[in-house]
Amino acid sequence: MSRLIVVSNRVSAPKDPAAGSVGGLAMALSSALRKYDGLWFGWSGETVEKFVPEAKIEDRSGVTVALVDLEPQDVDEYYNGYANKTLWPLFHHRVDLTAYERSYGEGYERTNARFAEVLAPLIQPDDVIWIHDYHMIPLARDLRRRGVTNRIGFFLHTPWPARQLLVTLPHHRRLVESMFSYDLIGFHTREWLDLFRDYIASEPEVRGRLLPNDAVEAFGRVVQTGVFPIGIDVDGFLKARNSAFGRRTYDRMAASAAFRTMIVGVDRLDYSKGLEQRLLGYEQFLNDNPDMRGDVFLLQVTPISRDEVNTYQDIRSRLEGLAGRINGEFADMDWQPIRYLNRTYRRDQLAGIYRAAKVGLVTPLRDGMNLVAKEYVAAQDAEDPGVLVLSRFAGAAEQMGEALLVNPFSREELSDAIKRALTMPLAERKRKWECLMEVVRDTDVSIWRDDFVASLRATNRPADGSGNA
Ligand code: GDG
Repeated sequence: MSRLIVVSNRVSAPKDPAAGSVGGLAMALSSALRKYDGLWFGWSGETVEKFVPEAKIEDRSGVTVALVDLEPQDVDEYYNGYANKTLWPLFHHRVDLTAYERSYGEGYERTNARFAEVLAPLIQPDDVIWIHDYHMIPLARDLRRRGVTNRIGFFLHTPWPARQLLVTLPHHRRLVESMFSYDLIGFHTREWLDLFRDYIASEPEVRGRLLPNDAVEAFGRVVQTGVFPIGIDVDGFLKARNSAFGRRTYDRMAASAAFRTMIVGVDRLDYSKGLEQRLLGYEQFLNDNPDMRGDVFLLQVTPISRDEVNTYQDIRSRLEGLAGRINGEFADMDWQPIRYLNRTYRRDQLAGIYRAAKVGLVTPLRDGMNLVAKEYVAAQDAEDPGVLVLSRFAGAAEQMGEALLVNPFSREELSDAIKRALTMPLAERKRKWECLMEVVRDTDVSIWRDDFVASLRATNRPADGSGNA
């Protein structure tokens, strides 16, 4: 079997898989590489004064990783700049937060060319290459320019934006044209894929063609596209949940709740996760249901993320203000409505926390998939499961229709959904949970990984093997 080379911006194979890492992509990829022989390539997270076009090869809990150091200017322009201040907000429908700086675009192109320079010599003739996420969209084009003819696939972990928003990006056509150097492009949902196809077919500067079986043709090339919904490592997660640590955390949470009902939210601190709207919806619930105050509390676990970017510092202080205001207004001497935490927990502890919560609030304003929704379901007890409240704008809503689907922008809808979840009869909770657990199992991360890799291997390479230079 040929090797698999996985490429992502950060290589974050956790040293201890039970501890896990924050971020869906990291968890998914480390489990992918445990199965296939291969290599995980990406930025080391370190900077050097002068870029050296050579990778450092290391072994991390059985996964071989190849790491590249970047210059501080690359990190500013490519990572903090184009990836996190331009593409991330744009792909999450936040043109109001999108930075349209020319230097960011230039840094993005330069850094991807650097990745290609280091990666190309590591590639062997039979390797299959799988590139991840919005940081590295043009990388296949840059590898083709260096003569790489191997099969290369791309998976986008975020939503694909509506055409009307994408065209606000200078050089949007160049970005999309670079995607035609891939053999396979994958999205989490039909909705994101359809938005991509709409751009190809309708954008006057492209005028591509939609072909049968989700192939698309533009810029003189045909590319296969597909829907590959990501999931969690169900068995691994259940093991963490049932471990001594997982059980101890569950007991600790159950004792600390002391006859109160716990609602849980777990999200990286990111404006896409709808955290402000969630707190406002919870406040609305407290206002709408004075008789239920004192009986419930919200545990919101929110690890800090991308703290170098101003927008993230802003939302962090707004959330602190909001949680403080709601607690100040509603708390009693022996009850606090919100426990707002900025720390991270081990994966097994997280499983114990989810299990102790009767309601899981997963209410992003826009999200590629959202793995927390699947983890919450997996952690529940079959005999007395909690209820998942899920944003209809998370990719997960396409499969998890049995959750209580909400519009996270409406605080009244959030309030109603919280009440409905808290008062749902056991039989209905069980029925919903069984359907949702089936979805969680059917979309196990191993299925996502194996489907994508098999589909990539099955693509036809052009006869001249040239790709799209
Ligand atoms: C991107 C896309 C897509 C959170 N806090 C802790 C912790 N986490 C873990 C969760 C979960 C992961 O981080 C978050 O995954 P999500 O999928 O919810 O969100 P993103 O990080 O935005 O992921 C997303 C995903 O990629 C995969 O394609 O689903 O749409 O945005 O696994 O449990 N983990 C630990 N401690 C914490 O405190 N150990």
